[in-house]
Amino acid sequence: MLASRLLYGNQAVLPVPDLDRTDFLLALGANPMASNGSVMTAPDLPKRLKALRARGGRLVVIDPRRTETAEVADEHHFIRPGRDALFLLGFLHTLFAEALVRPERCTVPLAGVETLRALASEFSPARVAPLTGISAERTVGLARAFAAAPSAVCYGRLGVCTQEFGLLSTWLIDAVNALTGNLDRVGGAMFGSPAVDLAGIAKRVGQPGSFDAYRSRVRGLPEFNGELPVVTLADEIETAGPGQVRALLITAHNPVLSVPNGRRLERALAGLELMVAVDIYVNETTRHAHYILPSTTTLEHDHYDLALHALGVRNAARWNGGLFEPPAGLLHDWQIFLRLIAELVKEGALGQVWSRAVTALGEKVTPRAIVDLLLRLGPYPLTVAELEKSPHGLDLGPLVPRLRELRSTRSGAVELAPPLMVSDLGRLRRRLAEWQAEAAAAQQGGALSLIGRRDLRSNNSWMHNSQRLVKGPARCVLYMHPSDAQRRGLENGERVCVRSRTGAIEVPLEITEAVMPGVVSLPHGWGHDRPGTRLGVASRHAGASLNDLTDEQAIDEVCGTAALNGITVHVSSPGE
Ligand SMILES: Nc1nc2c(c(=O)[nH]1)N[C@H]1C(S)=C(S)[C@@H](COP(=O)(O)OP(=O)(O)OC[C@H]3O[C@@H](n4cnc5c(=O)[nH]c(N)nc54)[C@H](O)[C@@H]3O)O[C@H]1N2
Ligand SMILES: Nc1nc2c(c(=O)[nH]1)N[C@H]1C(S)=C(S)[C@@H](COP(=O)(O)OP(=O)(O)OC[C@H]3O[C@@H](n4cnc5c(=O)[nH]c(N)nc54)[C@H](O)[C@@H]3O)O[C@H]1N2
Ligand SMILES: [Mo]
Repeated sequence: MLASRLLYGNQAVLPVPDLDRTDFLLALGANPMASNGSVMTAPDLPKRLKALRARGGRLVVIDPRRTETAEVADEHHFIRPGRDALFLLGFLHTLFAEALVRPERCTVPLAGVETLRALASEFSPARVAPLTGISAERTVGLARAFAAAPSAVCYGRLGVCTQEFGLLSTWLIDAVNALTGNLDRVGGAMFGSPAVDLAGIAKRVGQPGSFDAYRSRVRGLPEFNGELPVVTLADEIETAGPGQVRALLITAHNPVLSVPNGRRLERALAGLELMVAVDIYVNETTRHAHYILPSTTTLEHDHYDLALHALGVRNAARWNGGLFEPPAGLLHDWQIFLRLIAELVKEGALGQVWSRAVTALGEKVTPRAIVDLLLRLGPYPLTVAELEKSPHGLDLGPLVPRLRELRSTRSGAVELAPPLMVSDLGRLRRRLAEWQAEAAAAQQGGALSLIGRRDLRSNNSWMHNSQRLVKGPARCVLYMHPSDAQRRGLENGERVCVRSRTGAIEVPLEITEAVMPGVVSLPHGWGHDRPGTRLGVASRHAGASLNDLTDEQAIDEVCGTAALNGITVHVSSPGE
């Protein structure tokens, strides 16, 4: 979202791969076979990836693990965690050096092309190859094939955006698409025209999103869109002084398992004066709440997906009616919040605008009424009643070019060299020198680089209390390459101890060539053995929490996003 704000002038203008029509998908740090596609909404991603290859298209995966997606790809290449920006700079270097850039093919002028050319000239494929693990010939070959394809799209998700150089990598991915003429073009990176047109509305009301309008109190991390990086939540709770967080209202979020250094956050939560959770479980986080306000669950209420339809590979809309009547007296999330607001109004704790709105409208502002209004404001003549006639959803057609309409930069161009990114390259240069020194010193005292993974039958931290979803072999296991296991004298299936700066956990080991030497992989969202929860099934399949090892100090410094991937760890037999 921040990259989009800088490049296109609005955080809501998010590029989506035109998956069904592309001739070449280059995927970095994404595993749609397990995640079903992130910022690439579509039913049945596996079928669509198969179709891409069946029509002669090419799928290339860049990932430190040979993932389920890599298994169905034409090619997979291992990359050292956190070094995608270097690979992408080498890729751009080739595009410029071999005159493969076609800015004229873009629907919108590109600004900063010459700056980018100068920046990329420093990072030849030969220079970055020893650090990324992808050979220079491979990088050059990929860049040529990408540029030669009738259409192509470069796509990156959690592996590239939640790491030390996440913003740089996201920017460079967009730059690759723009410079090869694949931005806003059929088969490339396109922008949705959803029935509820969030980006269009954001543009019309002049809401580009904000960045660094203020900074967090303790660590001085930048605000984004009115939010502060979650890596500093524990600091804000623990550090006394004006502005200290003493009360927390939390909903549909389990940060004890999903935020870096969950153990520290857990201790901080226990010290709050007031904590209220709106949630459906007594879990690792909500157990610290003084009050839990239970809501209805997904199948008990209407639903329209504002966000995911806006990121679809086709334009589509669907209104989901609730399937089951909720138990009498149970409130929906929105009703709980409206009542909390009404109480705050009574206490005089909210401003005039809110007070008047709540008094006048109350529960008349239902989600249904809001979605109906948003649909009427959108590009199709639709209403909720209309959508209800098509319970399986309405297909509104393929994506169409629309960047000319959506761009909101002052220049009207795509800003390919935003000063924030250009100056952040200085940090990459310094890191590059450290990586070179490390490579020379070889294998740093046996340290390994820890990355995360997702699993088809799991959804972050909260699908583990369903027997059907957790049965079978344990899935919270550490993947390690045979060479690393041998060096440590570790056996397949044994329990190992994984240690980082922030903590230590024990998990079973799975030795596999599907992970790069020097890298280990563990899923997040597990660790249901904490006291005080009431999760019967989950606690019998507890696993351990990856976020007891991730580090709240490890961030993408330019924006404060957590670096969840590429954590330095040591692995040994428990007693050692
Ligand atoms: N079944 C299921 N589906 C889900 C979810 C779930 O938990 N379960 N979660 C949903 C959510 S909230 C999201 S945000 C999406 C995420 O969707 P994806 O991003 O597609 O899913 P991940 O499995 O996190 O994929 C990240 C990949 O990055 C790789 N990786 C790690 N570090 C690096 C690196 O430094 N460089 C590169 N190139 N790769 C790296 C990992 O090995 C992994 O394969 O999935 C959504 N869908
Ligand atoms: N190491 C590592 N950490 C990660 C990630 C990673 O890749 N690696 N991924 C990150 C990402 S992309 C994400 S999105 C986060 C996700 O992490 P969180 O934002 O913490 O989300 P979940 O773990 O899905 O927890 C969802 C919560 O919502 C509750 N819930 C379910 N349905 C309802 C409902 O209808 N109403 C209410 N009120 N509550 C409900 C559940 O009980 C649960 O407490 O994790 C992040 N953490
Ligand atoms: Mo996510």
